[in-house]
Amino acid sequence: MSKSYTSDEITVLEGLEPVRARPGMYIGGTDANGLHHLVWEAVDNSVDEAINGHCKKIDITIGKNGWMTVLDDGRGIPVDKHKKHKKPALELIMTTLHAGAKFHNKAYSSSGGLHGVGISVVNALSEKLNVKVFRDGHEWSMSFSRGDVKSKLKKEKKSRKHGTLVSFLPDSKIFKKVNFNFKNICERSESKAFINRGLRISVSDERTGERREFFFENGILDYINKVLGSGKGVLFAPFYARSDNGIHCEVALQWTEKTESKIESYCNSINTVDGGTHEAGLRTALTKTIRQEMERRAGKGKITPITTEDVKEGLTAILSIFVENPQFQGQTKEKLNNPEVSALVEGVVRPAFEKFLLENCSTADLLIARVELSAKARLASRAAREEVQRKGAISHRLTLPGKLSDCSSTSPTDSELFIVEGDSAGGSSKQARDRKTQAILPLRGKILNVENATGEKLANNAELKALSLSIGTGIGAGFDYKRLRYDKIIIMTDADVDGAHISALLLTFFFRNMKELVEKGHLYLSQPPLYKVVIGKEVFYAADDEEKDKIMGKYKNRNIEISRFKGLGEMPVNILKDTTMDKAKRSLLRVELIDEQETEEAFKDLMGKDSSARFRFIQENAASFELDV
Ligand code: 0RA
Repeated sequence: MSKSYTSDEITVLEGLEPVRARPGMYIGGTDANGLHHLVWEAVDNSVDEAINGHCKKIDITIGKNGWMTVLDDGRGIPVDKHKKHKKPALELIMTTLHAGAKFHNKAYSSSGGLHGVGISVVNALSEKLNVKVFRDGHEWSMSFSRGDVKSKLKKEKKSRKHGTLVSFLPDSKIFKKVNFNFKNICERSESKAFINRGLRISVSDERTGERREFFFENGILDYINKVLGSGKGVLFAPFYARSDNGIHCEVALQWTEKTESKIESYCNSINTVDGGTHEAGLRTALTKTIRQEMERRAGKGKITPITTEDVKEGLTAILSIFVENPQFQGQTKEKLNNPEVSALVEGVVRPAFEKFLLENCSTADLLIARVELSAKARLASRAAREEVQRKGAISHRLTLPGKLSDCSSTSPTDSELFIVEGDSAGGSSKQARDRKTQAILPLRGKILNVENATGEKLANNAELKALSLSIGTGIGAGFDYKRLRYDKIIIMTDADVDGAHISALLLTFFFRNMKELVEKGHLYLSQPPLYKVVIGKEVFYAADDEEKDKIMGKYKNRNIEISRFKGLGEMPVNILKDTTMDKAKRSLLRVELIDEQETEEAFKDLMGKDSSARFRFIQENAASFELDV
């Protein structure tokens, strides 16, 4: 027998009232799940004895009338009297919630999360609980009810057996239904048996007479064979490694031709559903070893770059470790968080896996081919994805309308599109632009009045088609903001009535078909001058009559020379550049939707049949388009 137990190790004790007051806090709920938690709790105590090397057999019996019995051949719960508390250890263990770290005098325990709350929780939530201990040459018995002692510790007949038998009847005041599930208990017992190689667990159901026994000589290696069946799509005999040095670690794994992977991990025989540091260590070990073997064969730098994802493809792995102070994390406490574990697992798996690959040459061939294939598929699919994107950009450029003079920059963020009126304006603005960032699209004549046009007419209108292709986003329901090719879309029309009308039609078009562009502030109106005012050596530009009159008023008695531009097409290139296009000197009006409802009505009113009204809109509502410099 190993290290002996001293009752002094019991440190923090607390009564069981809180457990009965809030059972959900301890077992997760009072439904079927909570009920089975009592079983797992009782069994885990016995499994802990097995983990520590003192127990080889656990018998679980579902009794009649709601009884459950768990028997193990461990050391038996200690029965000696605690010096300070003057009570038998068994009584303390059964009637107090304990928080002492080494309370069980066990190197490993499955404590963590909802697990390992202690057998006392089972006692607290049982209408009746009877314990028999085989220990110190005798059989001992004690019984409880709802956490309280019903009959004191009694020394029964002599016995040379060792172990613990716990029988309990869950409290029907707490559990809605006391009905144990044979299949559920079998499944859990089977995985416990896999993880604890050599442990025999039987499950009997006295209600039906069913009985099953789980025992796996080869632990998780047997498990992997069971999970994968007999050889279907399996690449080779599984890899298995085990270490009891520094860390208790056991791993079995196998690759299949399938792409899906299944990695199951355990810490202290708790299924770590969300993985954690032990799984990370395994992944790193496998990837590094395979990469190293590839390099050994092909030479450094001459291999397909592989990632853990490539290695994971088709992998079935079971990893089980035991650590003294497991730290579980996450919502359901099913993720292992001990940072030191990662390197420890890697340290166990790497040398063993390296040896495995060196000794099984053809297996290594198969595996490397398998991983390389995944890597190549990954690289190819990435290349294909990029190709599609690039092609998209190219073919998009190919479908750009012929009359668009695009800018050379392909980055939308610094690009601008000027929509100009007629070919002559198109010519001068092309000369005045900054080729790198400014694109010109000349529209011929009056564009279609969208407000009165049918969808079909709209779709077939050459000018609007060119406009929508240049912008890149598509229109209406097919609008895709991500495809926007320019940051600023600038309507640049003559400073006259016709120009104002075209602006209005374009604004309507954008509002109706590319509303998001307006909402996000991409639409602008340029402000070309209508007059040039020369006073002596000074030159002024005025956008309209009002501005012109203002200037003239200031310089009343001087010789003033006024010229009126007929249109953008007639304007000297340098003037067009300085006043309207040059990013540093121009001023733009940003079109903003102030009140959608109002804008909606304004468009309906003014873009309808009455042409005089249309013009008024531009003049009178100019204020509702906010100024932006
Ligand atoms: C405390 C200390 C020792 C064993 C146990 C508890 C124990 C608890 C359960 C519950 C079910 N089966 C169990 N088996 C053992 C260590 C005793 C020693 O050092 O001898």
